Amino acid sequence: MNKIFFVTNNVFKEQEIRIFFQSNQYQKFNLLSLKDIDFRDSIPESGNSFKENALLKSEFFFQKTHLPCFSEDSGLKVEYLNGKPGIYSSRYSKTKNSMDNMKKLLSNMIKDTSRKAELFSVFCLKINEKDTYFFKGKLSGKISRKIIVNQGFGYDPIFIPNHYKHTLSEINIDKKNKISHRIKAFKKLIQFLNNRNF
Ligand code: ITT
Repeated sequence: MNKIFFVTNNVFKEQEIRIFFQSNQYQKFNLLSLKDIDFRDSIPESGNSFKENALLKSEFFFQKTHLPCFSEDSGLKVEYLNGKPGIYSSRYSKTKNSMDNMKKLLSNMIKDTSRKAELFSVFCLKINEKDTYFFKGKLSGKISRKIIVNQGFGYDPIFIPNHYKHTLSEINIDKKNKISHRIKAFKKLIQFLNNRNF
């Protein structure tokens, strides 16, 4: 079975992908994580776009290990804030704590004219030295007025997907995985690997 690594230090992202992977029984691949090879290097995220950051993460891992891998960069774009926090989503507030990030975002939207927002995800797949591919997904919705912490991570407690009444934090991972930006992008990656006979 082919081994493939998910280059992430975000346990929530990893959990979402693992649950999706297991429930869809992709038996052709063995999905591994950084812990499996005790990979502890700090991975750079100095790009100017989701795509550049996703590429930096996969390149960094591949150059060190020469193992096939994929990485993901994601974030929230808020219309009223001209697309912010975008690539800075995980470090929007000084503390970088997700509660502080959400509080800062809500306080910047007090005089809002729109609460439209999108969650974006870009995966970078690096199979070998020369073959690198990208897959994108997005989820449209709006920013709630209250923070409702229940499940999930990041901005889940304030993101209400279109056609939903509740925030992402109020639905379980299986339900989130049916609509999320991350799974939309990841499905394209899996389909690509299946078609390539990886
Ligand atoms: P890795 O780089 O190690 O994968 P990270 O947490 O640093 O982990 P990103 O740089 O891609 O990942 O930042 C993603 C941030 O975007 C995340 O911390 C949240 O603030 C936000 N975000 C992305 N997907 C989200 C989701 O499904 N729900 C809520 N917030 C999300």
